[in-house]
Amino acid sequence: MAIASDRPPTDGAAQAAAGTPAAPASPSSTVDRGPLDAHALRAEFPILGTTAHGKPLVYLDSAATSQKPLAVIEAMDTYYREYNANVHRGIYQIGERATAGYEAARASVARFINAPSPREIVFTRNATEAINLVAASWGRKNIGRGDAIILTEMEHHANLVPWQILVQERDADLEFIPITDDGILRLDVFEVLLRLKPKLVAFTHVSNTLGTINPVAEMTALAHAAGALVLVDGAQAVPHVPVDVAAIGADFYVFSGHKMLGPTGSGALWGRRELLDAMPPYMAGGEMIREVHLRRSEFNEVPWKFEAGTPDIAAAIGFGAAAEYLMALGMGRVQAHEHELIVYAMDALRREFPNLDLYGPPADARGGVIPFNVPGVHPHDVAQVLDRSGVAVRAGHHCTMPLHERLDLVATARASFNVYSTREDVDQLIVGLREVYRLFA
Ligand code: C6P
Repeated sequence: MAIASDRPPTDGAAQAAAGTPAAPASPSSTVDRGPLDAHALRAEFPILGTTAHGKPLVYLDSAATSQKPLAVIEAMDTYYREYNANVHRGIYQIGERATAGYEAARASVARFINAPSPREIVFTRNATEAINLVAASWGRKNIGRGDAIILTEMEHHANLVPWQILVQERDADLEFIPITDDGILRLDVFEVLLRLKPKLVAFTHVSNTLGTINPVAEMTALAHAAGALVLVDGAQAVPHVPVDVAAIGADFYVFSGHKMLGPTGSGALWGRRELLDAMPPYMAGGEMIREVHLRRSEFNEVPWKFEAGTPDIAAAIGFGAAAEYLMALGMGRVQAHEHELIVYAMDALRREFPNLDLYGPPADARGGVIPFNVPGVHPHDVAQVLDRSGVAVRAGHHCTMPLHERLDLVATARASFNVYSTREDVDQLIVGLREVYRLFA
């Protein structure tokens, strides 16, 4: 006798529709509402009112993880206080509310990147897990001996190591699109590499270290023309630029919720439906099955086929709230705000510290990230002195060791922005850097 799972989510479309907020807004549809008022927004981020070492906190490490607005914190708080229950299981009121909230979050995340259907959104813990899912599931099924996968020299370790493991296991090959000294991908070399007829091309949309915004639609078209599938790592793009996966045309797009104002433990894989349908499960257990017998099982439909076990329900609900929050702000306005800040910061840093080493492309080709070094001072020392001024920046290799090797750098300090960042934050960075120069230079 078949033992059915207790209420497997089989009617996805209906579930996804349940509780879905109305008025879908495409990410770029609100570009022309005037500039974003970051000063007003800050009141919605409680942590920005706190201090570090007795100084007002200046948070310039948003590329590592963003701060969270009240809308996100309260959505998660409300779930735990009012309808904490498992999803796709309980035939009782709060269980059904939890399921509706979880699936409404999926619909919000789908709308945020203009995915054709919420069924194409698989919730993961983060971008790393989403890439590992594709490498383990699609990769093991489709990559064989001698096949080529093309990456770039600027990838985060999350979009490198899973592919290293796969090609070692399958005796396949990795090739890399090189970069120029200021961190721009060499598309001329990419076109030559495509003659290898790769099975997959995987690249970051925005570099976490240099901020480079890559021409993802153009690269996708080139890869498709050569017969390759495309995975885009959008971890540093979704918080900062309008993302429309339908317009990009890629096959997989991965990102983390915690960098786009959502909670840690939230992330997503978007994949084209027919690809997800054809992929074997990544993890197995409850939730991802339709029927289980002692010696065989039938799997659930996508996306639940890839969501084994009880998911992080609160994180998904917070992730959905973050997507709604950003859509309400308008990603075009977010991008314009951060661009203005990057121009201001790069000009000010160059003016104040003529010998400061700044890396990456010109402001017009970069997202909200500025990597730098004070000549002769280790970036860890720079970060420590800045910390005493209340300024939080990241220092190290930022999980891009090969990129640092390519640029002949041991480490860098990195200031990174988000919607709540202001010119005053940049001014405080400069005050802190003056102290670095006073102490070391
Ligand atoms: N970069 C940074 O400080 P996870 O850890 O799975 O949420 O994100 C991984 C990841 C993947 N791709 C890119 C481009 C990324 O920037 C990151 C995370 C953080 O730069 C933490 S190392």
